[in-house]
Amino acid sequence: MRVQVAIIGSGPSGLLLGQLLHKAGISNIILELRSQEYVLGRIRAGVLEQGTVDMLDAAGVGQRMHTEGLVHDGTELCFGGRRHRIDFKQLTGKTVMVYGQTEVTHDLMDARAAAGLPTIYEALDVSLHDLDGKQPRVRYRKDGVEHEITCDFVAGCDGYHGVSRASIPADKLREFERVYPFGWLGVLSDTRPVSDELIYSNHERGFALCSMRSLTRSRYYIQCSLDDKVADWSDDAFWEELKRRLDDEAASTLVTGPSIEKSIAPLRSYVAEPMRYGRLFLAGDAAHIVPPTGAKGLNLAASDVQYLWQALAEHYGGSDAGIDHYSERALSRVWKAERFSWWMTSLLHNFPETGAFGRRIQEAELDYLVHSEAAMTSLAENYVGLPF
Ligand code: RFL
Ligand code: PHB
Repeated sequence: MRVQVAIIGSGPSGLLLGQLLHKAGISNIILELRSQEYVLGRIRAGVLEQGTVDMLDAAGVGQRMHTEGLVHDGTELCFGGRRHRIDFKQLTGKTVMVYGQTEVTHDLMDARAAAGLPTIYEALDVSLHDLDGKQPRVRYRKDGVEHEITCDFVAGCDGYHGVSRASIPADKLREFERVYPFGWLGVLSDTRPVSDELIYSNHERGFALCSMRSLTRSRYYIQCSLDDKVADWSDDAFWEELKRRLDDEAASTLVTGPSIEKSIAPLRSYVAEPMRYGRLFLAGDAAHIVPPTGAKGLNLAASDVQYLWQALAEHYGGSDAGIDHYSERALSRVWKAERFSWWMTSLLHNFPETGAFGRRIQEAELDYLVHSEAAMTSLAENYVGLPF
């Protein structure tokens, strides 16, 4: 089989890239290790920047998002027992869209199926060959049968644990990493969200976040120990701990209920440079990870895809400028989102090793932030998304 672009991974980056390439008349196939049900069962990000919303519209999959998604004009920061609002719209003129990654993935998969584009689920042992030559090949096994695809380019959209980045010779890649000494315990429940907007809470017992998926479905997180297991946390224990980390009003109005999903995610910052090796281009979590505190993971995947599909379209139009500058352009935005995500994480979590001094610095920074329009504007500008 021959296609122009072989895409590895059917997460948001692979699916969005496939759709935009198709719209540009560029043939592509997606190879996905897992089943479609497995991919749709993962509960991940919830906040879309305007730029991501615009891309989903351009890909022709924005309809349900505009009906069911919730537009948020701001967010709340909670510390010292009080909540303070950051008004994105007033400070930047922009808003964000609360619409789950699961729904985004669903909409993209539906559009891909409607357009009759090929996706091979449960493609095992994907391997990449001749990436530094003119015609790369991708091999995989499906239902016990070996297959080979020849292509012009490979898009590595297969996440942090994928095969794409691992196919780049170690001496061609530089890695940057910070692992945080805690994780997030997340709970999804069919309960009314505690507030109209997200609440990011700094508390001496640890960080907490109140988010949502709809007006009847909530997503809550608390900072937890890396030694904690999901089984250690009963629903009751989770709700009690969440309430302790919120202001009195939120704690007393919080509606609790049975969890429909509960998981622990470790927090890390990671970047691999460059995001290209020969005819392989990395996009999304395959190239970088951010801690979720800035809600940037999915949005960065989208901006990589924006640079990449344009670069590939330019290539077929006769210019290689886009593919030659892809890594540099993408990394420039990636590092700014890394910085913001690291800063939000540092500001809002409990770092026991920084002691009482670190705690006072956080308190001073939070107090400064909510009393300085310049500081609030900086947070808002990054949260709604830097231009791309
Ligand atoms: P994905 O979504 O990880 O998709 C990669 C796809 O590649 C497949 N794959 C392979 N396919 C073929 N062959 C192989 N060898 C393969 N190896 C892997 C995988 O099965 C998968 O389907 O990456 P993508 O598309 O770049 O999208 C990035 C986003 O998913 C990610 O940035 C965010 O979800 C990050 N993230 C969160 N971001 C937020 O903004 N807010 C959150 O609350 C949030 N929670 C999370 C998260 C990421 C998590 N991970 C990666 C474990 C929670 C978790 C648990
Ligand atoms: C979520 O709704 O899952 C979510 C929202 C904001 C974040 C992280 C996760 O910063």
